[in-house]
Amino acid sequence: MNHTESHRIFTRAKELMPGGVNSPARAFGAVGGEPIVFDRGEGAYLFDVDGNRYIDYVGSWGPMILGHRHPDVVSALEDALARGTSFGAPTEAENELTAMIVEAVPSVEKVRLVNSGTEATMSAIRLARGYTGRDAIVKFAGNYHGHVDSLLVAAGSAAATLGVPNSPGVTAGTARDTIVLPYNDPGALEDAFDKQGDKIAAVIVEPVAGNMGCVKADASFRSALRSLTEKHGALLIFDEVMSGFRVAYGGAQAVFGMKPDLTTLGKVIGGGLPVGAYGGRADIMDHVLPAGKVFQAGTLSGNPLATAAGIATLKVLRDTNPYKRLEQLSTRLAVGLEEAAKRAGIAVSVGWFQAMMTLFFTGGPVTDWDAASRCDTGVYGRYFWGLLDRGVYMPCSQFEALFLSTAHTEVDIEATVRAAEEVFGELGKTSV
Ligand code: KE4
Repeated sequence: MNHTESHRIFTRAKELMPGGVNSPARAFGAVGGEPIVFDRGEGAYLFDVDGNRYIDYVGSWGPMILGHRHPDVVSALEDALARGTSFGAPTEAENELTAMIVEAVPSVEKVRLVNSGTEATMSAIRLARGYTGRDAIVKFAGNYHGHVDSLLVAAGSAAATLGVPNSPGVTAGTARDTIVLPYNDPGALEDAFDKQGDKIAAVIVEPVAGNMGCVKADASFRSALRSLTEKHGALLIFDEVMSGFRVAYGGAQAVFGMKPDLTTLGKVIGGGLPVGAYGGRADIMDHVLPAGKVFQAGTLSGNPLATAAGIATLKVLRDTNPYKRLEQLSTRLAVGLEEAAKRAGIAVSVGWFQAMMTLFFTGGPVTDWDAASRCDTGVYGRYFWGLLDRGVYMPCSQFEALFLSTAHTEVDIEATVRAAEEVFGELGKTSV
């Protein structure tokens, strides 16, 4: 594939931005080579600046559940644009988007809109500390919650790829209040609460993790999360920035029949524009300024363009309920990739949950970060590039999830599995 223009633009980008990117997750650090520079998206496809077309399984890391340029989202944005872009004052669209979130997400009674998932988790952590008067936060190895200082401790996602669990600039004092435990390990969580339960303000968890690859919290872990936080007066925060409105209209908590105390959201609720949110029990949320004393603010929070795109996206999801079809497509892809790899003698296991999935290059099941970190990331890199050269754009790291959209078709899935078959054939021939 010709990447001449991509290379020219990216060479200039590196003179202007650190590593030539505005987020390390898109830097191709884990797979080598240079990122592709894209020009436009349409439905399930991306087109790069050299005119190459790709079936897109990144979907902007989750937001594009309706595919690129869904007509309802485009026209909602055009309508909003005709009235202005930002007022820094209340608009009715904020009522509409937050009402849809309250109606959809079982545990959410009140919501605060922000501009990113990071802002959502940072604010939820601050609120939990303000509400409980406690300092300690529990998170899990392999979970990533955005670049919040107190959560950049053994994070997953890009931090894990970069092999920098504790980022420079995160102070010892900050990290001291963060307890990092293994995911899917109820015993470790119980032990932490036994030892310092009265200090723990909150436990934050990805109920369906996407940032070590796709790994689901199993039933015993989910039960311990809820019972131990209740027993010790700590808040349970579900970070559903990735799983919210993606695995079900009500998120993972709706599928699991759980009610966390706070939920963080992002990605899908902005429909491709910058929106994050945190919400939960009204008696907790009413501690947020100006209703309460926990400070949090934002110039562009609830921005008219972003809320318009989010409302349009959630309306399509609510009114068409595409989740069964997304799960069927995702199952076809998972089974197709796994069978093709095994036919070529390549050890893989698939982690998937509704419309998010990861093909792990390892033999055994992946249930936590330790298992995920044993994957063969070198083979993943060759798989990634083999597919890219065949017009299939997968996440540029073993420790990410791929995302399907309502724009993907069975034809796209079959084409992807055929391309993977060729790649696995090549990989199977060389020493893997
Ligand atoms: P943002 O600040 O990137 O909007 O959201 C942070 C965040 C919080 N919680 C979860 C569960 C997340 O997955 C994320 C962000 N996800 C990564 C992809 N794994 C975003 C990609 C990037 O950082 O460029």
